[in-house]
Amino acid sequence: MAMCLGLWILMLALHIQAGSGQMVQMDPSKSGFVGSQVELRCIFINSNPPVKISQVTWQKLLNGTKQNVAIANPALGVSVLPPFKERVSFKQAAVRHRTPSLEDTTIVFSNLQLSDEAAYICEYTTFPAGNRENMVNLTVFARPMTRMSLTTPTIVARGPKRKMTVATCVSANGKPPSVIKWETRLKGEATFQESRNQNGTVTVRSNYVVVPSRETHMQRLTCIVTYRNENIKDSVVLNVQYEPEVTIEGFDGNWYLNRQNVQLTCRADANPPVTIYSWKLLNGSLPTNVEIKNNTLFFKGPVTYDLAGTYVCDATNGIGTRTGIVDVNITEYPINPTNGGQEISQEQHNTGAAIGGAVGGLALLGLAAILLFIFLRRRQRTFKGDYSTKKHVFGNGYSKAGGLPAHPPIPKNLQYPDDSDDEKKPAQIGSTGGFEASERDFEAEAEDLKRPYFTVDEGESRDYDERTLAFQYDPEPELADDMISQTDGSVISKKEWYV
Ligand SMILES: *[C@@H]1O[C@H](CO)[C@@H](O)[C@H](O)[C@H]1NC(C)=O
Ligand SMILES: *[C@@H]1O[C@H](CO)[C@@H](O)[C@H](O)[C@H]1NC(C)=O
Ligand SMILES: *[C@@H]1O[C@H](CO)[C@@H](O)[C@H](O)[C@H]1NC(C)=O
Ligand SMILES: *[C@@H]1O[C@H](CO)[C@@H](O)[C@H](O)[C@H]1NC(C)=O
Ligand SMILES: *[C@@H]1O[C@H](CO)[C@@H](O)[C@H](O)[C@H]1NC(C)=O
Ligand SMILES: CC(=O)N[C@H]1CO[C@H](CO)[C@@H](O)[C@@H]1O
Repeated sequence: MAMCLGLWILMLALHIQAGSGQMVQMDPSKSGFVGSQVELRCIFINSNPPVKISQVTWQKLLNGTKQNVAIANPALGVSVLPPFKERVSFKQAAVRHRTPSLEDTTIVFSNLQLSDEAAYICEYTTFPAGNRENMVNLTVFARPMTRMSLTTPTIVARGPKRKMTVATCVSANGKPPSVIKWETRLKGEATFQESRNQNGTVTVRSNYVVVPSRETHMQRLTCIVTYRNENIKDSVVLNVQYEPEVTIEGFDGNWYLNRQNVQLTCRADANPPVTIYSWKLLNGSLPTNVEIKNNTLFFKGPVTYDLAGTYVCDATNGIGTRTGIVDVNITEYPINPTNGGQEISQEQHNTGAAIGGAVGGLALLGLAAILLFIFLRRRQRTFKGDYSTKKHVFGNGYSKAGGLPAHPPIPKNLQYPDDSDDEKKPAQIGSTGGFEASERDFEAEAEDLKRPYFTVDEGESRDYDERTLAFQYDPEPELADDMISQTDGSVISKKEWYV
């Protein structure tokens, strides 16, 4: 059915073109790139009785106006008209004979120009049948120049964070226009802009905009330009220069008298690399027994109280100087005497805890249940807020260092009401004993933390206790009964606490 319809339409078309048996056969459309060569086909289909071809005329139809391109006449020969003379010729040598055969008047267009884009008419003048003609649309493509570039070879990330164009991708003078896309893990945005040239080509430009930072350094940025059905890819890698990001390593919170070979190392992530490290001790001069090697302070000999203080490391690169800070406190004895203050790795610690937990788990669980029961009973009677009994306070030293916030602000309004003092104390003391062992575990775990911190020594903890306990009261009503609030604002489950 569809085929029949198609055939019928074709017949109709042939009929229209052929008139009474003759027709001009052409391709409906043709295309070529600037500079290339293209054939525009034109074949005269004669029929019985044959008609006589008087003349063949090729015309360019642009914008409603016709312009003669080439003429072939059986008596007078062939003529290609001026603007086309150099670039247009009839394909068949027979057309150019003295007694030409004009059935095939295909022309060859060489060195195509954008201005050649138009419709071309091939018109046969015959006798006695009159004129027969057909038309081809010629499209001219222009391959774009595509290039990607970094805005500058190195980007300097300094001062306030500002968005900036880090790379540009341009596909210039293309026809049809290209489409630009970006491929990257960078968080940024692309801007697109198209400008049309007078000759019909289009320049497409896209800028990639990011806030340059340490994190964007060495990130790859790929521009994908799609022109017709080809993809052109090009990549750049950002080179971002940034100020040093400084941390001081080496203080583990357990510098006790007579400990040997302690050191502080100033670590900086910087591009370009740090050229100068300088150390100082706030409100004082560095101890006499330190040796400075590159970015490390080696403390010669045993630890003494003289080492305590706030150490500051300034790291400088070509972009700027940034400061790292650590508060060093000296204790009389190691924090955890069982392992002599030696650092144990988190893994070892965890394994130990796991085994201990497995063995003692059941027994402890039972004990815990009893304790919890007693505790809750007691609490129901006396609880006015806090039931955490942590003795050790972390991070307090920072406030003195000035500027390094390490501790959430202490809520002033969370003090116990005065009249509750008497009730509070027995409750705390009563529960302290039960928590002692697990507190130690917690302490050891905290030792592994990278960040420097302060530990209040057991001996002098009394005053702290009174104060911190008051601060530790966490009024959040949704806090579940089996959760215990921490000084850092987090909570831990009581189960963890006990087991
Ligand atoms: C050729 O182009 C003209 C206008 O430029 C358009 O009207 C016509 O449909 C086109 N013919 C074909 C076969 O594409
Ligand atoms: C026809 O061409 C003239 C210039 O040659 C131009 O100004 C005009 O806009 C064109 N018209 C159309 C319909 O394209
Ligand atoms: C089109 O115009 C642009 C801008 O004038 C020019 O750079 C480009 O070479 C031109 N393209 C062609 C194929 O003539
Ligand atoms: C410390 O600096 C010296 C030169 O001043 C250099 O030879 C040495 O490799 C550096 N050591 C480290 C660990 O950077
Ligand atoms: C920590 O050191 C600072 C001074 O560096 C001192 O004021 C503070 O009391 C010390 N804390 C402890 C627990 O030693
Ligand atoms: C305790 C002490 O001396 N603190 C001083 C440390 O130095 C700063 C300024 O350098 C002073 O403001 C502090 O009073």
